[in-house]
Amino acid sequence: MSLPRVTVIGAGQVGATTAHLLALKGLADVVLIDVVDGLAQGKALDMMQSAPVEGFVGRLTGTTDWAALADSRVVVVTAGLARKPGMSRDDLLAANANIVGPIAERIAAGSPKAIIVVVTNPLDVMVALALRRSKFPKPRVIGMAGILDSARLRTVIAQRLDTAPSAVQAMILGSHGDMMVALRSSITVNGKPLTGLLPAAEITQLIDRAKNGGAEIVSLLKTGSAFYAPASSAVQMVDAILNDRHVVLPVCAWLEGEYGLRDVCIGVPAQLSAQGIERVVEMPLAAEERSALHAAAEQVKAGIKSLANIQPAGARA
Ligand code: A3D
Repeated sequence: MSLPRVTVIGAGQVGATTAHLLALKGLADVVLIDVVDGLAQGKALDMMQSAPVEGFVGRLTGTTDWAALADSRVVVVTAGLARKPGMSRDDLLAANANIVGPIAERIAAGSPKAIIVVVTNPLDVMVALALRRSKFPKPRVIGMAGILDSARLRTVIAQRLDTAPSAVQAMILGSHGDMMVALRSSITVNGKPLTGLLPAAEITQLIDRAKNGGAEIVSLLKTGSAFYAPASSAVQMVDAILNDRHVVLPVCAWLEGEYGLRDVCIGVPAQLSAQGIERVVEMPLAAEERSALHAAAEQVKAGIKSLANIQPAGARA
């Protein structure tokens, strides 16, 4: 049986976990690329040796050779630095722009029909950069953040109410950072509005915990940042694309007037299918949610603008 090819760039925590999940779920043949010699090769070999035990049929290969990008249906970009305690996602901007920009050009050259799923932080700005440097059509460059942020919120609510996380529906939009926007009035648990189940102050606390979910994990791990839930979230996007699911998920998309925003990438609900983003879904927002989304968009725009001032790696300041 031939499976579609998915390339994962960056064989670190998120990349390797994504690669393994893609194989375990039988979704793809996976190519793992990293600049560190032996890292992707060693991890791919290790994962491949779980195939007889797990019963998956896909192949996993690791390499430092960019030619391996060819014929990828989807390329997941996880290459770059992760946060350390005390760092914000924006602290990563210059370093990761010098990694993601050239990678986007390599993807365009090596796999011109691929769909790019960006994971590297600061997420929204890196999506804009990948879009610009790949010159791909906008539906084919998508960022992963909203599924993760929403999953964090769904998890803390489920823990508080002692119910199954999948019974909680909640969406976080906006930028992946301090300005993410939780749609609190539309959170439901087993179909019932959360606003009827918990006092407003407690809902606020749960939302704050979810928003700071990444930092909470960074401070516990001390080296590196979260990777299991981020990888699951990226894989859900890849699955929606490979299996043409037409499913609505919160993802980072380039906007052209939706929600009254344009010239910016930000987290919004979007329908994903084999072509990438089929359409951005405009949900009714409360006035404060809409203004929070606009404020987040301003911050992302400032980040996109600052890309112009970044010196290429190795250049003199
Ligand atoms: P880490 O485990 O350090 O892995 C990064 C890998 O990228 C390393 O193996 C590097 O060798 C590799 N790399 C660096 N430069 C290149 C290059 N030019 N080409 C190929 N590989 C390269 O980090 P991680 O996996 O924990 O995190 C990866 C990125 O994802 C970071 O920027 C994180 O901040 C980000 N991240 C985002 C989310 C979101 O929700 C958006 C969640 C978790 C992590």
